[in-house]
Amino acid sequence: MSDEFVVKSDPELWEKLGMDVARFSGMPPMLTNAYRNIFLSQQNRPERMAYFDDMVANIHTGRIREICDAKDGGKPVIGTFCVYVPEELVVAAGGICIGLCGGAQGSIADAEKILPRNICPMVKSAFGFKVGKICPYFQVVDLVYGETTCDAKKKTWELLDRYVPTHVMEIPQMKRERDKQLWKEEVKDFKVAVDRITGNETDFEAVADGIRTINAKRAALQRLNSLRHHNPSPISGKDMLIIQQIAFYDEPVRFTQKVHDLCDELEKRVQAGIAVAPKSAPRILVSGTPMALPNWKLHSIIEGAGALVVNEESCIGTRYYKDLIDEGSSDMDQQLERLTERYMKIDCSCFTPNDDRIEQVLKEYEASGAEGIIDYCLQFCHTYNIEAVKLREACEARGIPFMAIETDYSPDDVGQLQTRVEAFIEQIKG
Ligand code: BJ8
Repeated sequence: MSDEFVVKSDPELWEKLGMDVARFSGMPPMLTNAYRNIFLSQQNRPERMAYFDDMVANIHTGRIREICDAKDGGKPVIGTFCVYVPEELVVAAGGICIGLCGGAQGSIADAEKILPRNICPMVKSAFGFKVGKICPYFQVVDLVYGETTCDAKKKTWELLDRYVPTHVMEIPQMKRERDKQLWKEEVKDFKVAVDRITGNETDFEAVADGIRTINAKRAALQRLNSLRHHNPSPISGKDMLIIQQIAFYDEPVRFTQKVHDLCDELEKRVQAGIAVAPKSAPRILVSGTPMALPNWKLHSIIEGAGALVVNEESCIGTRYYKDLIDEGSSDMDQQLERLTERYMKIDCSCFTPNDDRIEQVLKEYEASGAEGIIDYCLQFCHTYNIEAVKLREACEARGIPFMAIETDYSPDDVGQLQTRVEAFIEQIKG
């Protein structure tokens, strides 16, 4: 199977999208090799991972064509960088919401021609994809919606607006009643911006439909995550990570069905005792900053050292799907109120105080049967980095093995991280 897998190319399509085709043509072969080595070399993968492998094979072609077709049909296509942007309202307008966070080292140099070097790699990578014209998703969106979660993001949006229409929503940094009201107003403005593209105002039924669709997607991911918590686990952490990354660019109804199909297979594997690693494999919960595609660095190191990642407390992880929206609203205002309430439960470290997140990590630690926590912080992300202090204290108080790492996308520190992770795993094994 691994030799058959190829990330597909379509230079004609990329040309139409105004990409730097000569440069981008090197990307699919690189991704093909990386995916074969990191994912397809795993033993005993669930058969229904085939759909998700196929999504990766079509990441720069088939899925882009689907999005272009929708756009030609007048559907809005919105790029986002944060799980605070309510995709339910995009789906309600018949549109497509695409996560544009950057997880690749290859676009950082493009960004550093303009941005300072000492800011978060996720922001630099995303910005570099646009200025280098090396991301088909960035080329296809009508507009992007940024937010004010951190300084690196909110100041970069001012520059990004020179290359693609960039709206910014203000995310409050506290969770008092007045902050919730501010956030609700931002949600309403977002709805207006999306509706402006279609020229139609989405009504109550359409919003209800958008909420049901995304609730179903989040519920499917919850089911998948609780199945992987079995010990021995029926699916690897690396495969879980790629599915959670695909959640940000796949068509939501199809994705939901495919996640359920995989869950059905995992249930059978659990019953039959088919696992990806022995019961004795140390179980690690990863918490912290998101890992955008194709950032597989930490999972590769952990699982390469014989442990298993059993949970991601992250926005590309449980923070994206742990909460659903109450579907019982009777009018639009109540819908938006309940949507706002759901989004205010997201426990990003940009909030102060944010102790709910510490509780959430501990809850997920219990639920996943983890035996240690590795807190993952992207370089220069001050809020997660500082919040790791409280998380460490909470873990020490409970005797939970804890390690914090700070890294970027470069391969330079892989050896050093391997050594630290291996020592941590030895500590867990006792
Ligand atoms: S809700 S985690 S997706 S902001 S890692 S760019 S915060 S410097 S990604 Fe995030 Fe929304 Fe929060 Fe989630 Fe800035 Fe930190 Fe970089 Fe970050």
